[in-house]
Amino acid sequence: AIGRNASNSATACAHANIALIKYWGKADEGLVIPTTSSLSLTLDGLSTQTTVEFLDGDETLAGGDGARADGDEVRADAAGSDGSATKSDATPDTISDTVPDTLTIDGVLQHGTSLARVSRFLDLIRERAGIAAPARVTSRNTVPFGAGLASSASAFAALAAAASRAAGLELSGRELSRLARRGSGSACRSIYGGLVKWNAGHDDATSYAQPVECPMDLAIIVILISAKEKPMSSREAMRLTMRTSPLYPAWVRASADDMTRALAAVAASNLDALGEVVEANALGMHASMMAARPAVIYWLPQTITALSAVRDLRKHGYSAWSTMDAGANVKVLTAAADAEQVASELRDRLPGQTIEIHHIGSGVRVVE
Ligand code: 2P0
Repeated sequence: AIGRNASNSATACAHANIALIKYWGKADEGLVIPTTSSLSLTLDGLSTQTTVEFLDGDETLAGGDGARADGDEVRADAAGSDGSATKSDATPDTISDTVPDTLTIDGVLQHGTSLARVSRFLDLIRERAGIAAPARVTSRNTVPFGAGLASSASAFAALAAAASRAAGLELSGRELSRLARRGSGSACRSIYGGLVKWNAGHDDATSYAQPVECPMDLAIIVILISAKEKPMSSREAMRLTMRTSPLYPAWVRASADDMTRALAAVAASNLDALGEVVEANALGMHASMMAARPAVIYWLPQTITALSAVRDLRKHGYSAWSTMDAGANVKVLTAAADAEQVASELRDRLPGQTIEIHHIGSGVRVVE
C-alpha cells in the first residue's frame, strides 16, 4: 500500500511560524517534548523549499530482497571492530555515521553539526520506511539563517514532508507534525497554515500540532533589527534557562493560563485581549532567560526602541502588540486590515530599520 515515488525524490515548501504563546524548554530532549503548549501563526513569505532524493533507492534494511545484503554491510561497517554490530544495528546514530548524506543550503554544501542533525533526522525516516539509502538534500530559504526568524521551523517542516514522501511514506498531518517536531520543536507547527496550537503532550504520540480556527484576519510585522546569526542557539539557551533560571518555573506556570486566555480571546475575536497576553508571554520568556546564570540576552539597544515604539502606537489607539523570539528582532501582532498603517507609523518612529508585513500563510505542501 506504500505508494513509493518512482524517482525516490520529492520537493516540499514550508513557511515560518511566529509563536504567540511560546515554546521554551523541553521536558524530553530526545523526543522534543516541550514543557508548555504553544500557539503560533504560520506566515507567508518566509519559506524554505527543500528537495530530498534518496540515492540507490532499492536498498532496504527490513525485508528487502537482493538488496538486503547491502544494508547489512553498511551496518557491519558502522559497528567497527568491537563486535557490537548485533547490538547497535539499525539504530539511528549508527546509520548516520556511515551514510554519506549531502546537504546544500542556499547553494552552500554543509558539513559538521547541521549535516549531522539532518542525517539523524533522516534516519528516523529511513528506519520507518525500511531503507538504507543516503540522501541528497537541497534547500533554499527566504528566511535569514539563524536570526530568530524561525528558520528551523520552515526547514524541518519542509524536510519532513519532502523526505517522508521521497521515502514512500504516506503520513497524515498529525504524523507529519510529530515527525517534524523531532527535527526542531517549532517545525511541528509549520505543518499547518494559519493559527496553530502545539499540544505539549507527554510522549511522542501526544505531542503534535493542530490548526485552530481563527475568526480574525491577523498580520505580523517584522522589525528586522539584526539578520546576523544569533549569539546562542535556542536549543542551548533553553537548556541553560531551564537549568539555571529561578524565573523559569514561574514562566511555565503562567503559560498554561496564558494559553487559555489567548484561545478565549481568539474565539471572541478580541485582538486587544490576545495582544496583551501575547506580549506578556514573550516578555516573560525573555525575563526568564535574562535571569539564567549566565544571562541569555538576545536584546540589542534597537530592541528596546522598537518595543517602546509599539507601546507608543497603542497610546495612539492602534491595536499593535510585540513578541520576540530567540533574537533581537521584534515582531508586531496586528489586524491585517491595519497592517499597512501600523507599518507606516513604525517606519516613521524607527527610521532606517527594515520593516516588513507578513500575512498569514499556508501549511507545508509537496510541490513536486
Ligand atoms: C517558539 N522558539 O515557540 C520559540 C520562542 C524561539 C523562541 O521554537 O531545540 O528552533 O529545535 O526544538 O524550535 C525556537 O526553538 O528549538 C523556538 P528546537 P526551536 O517559536
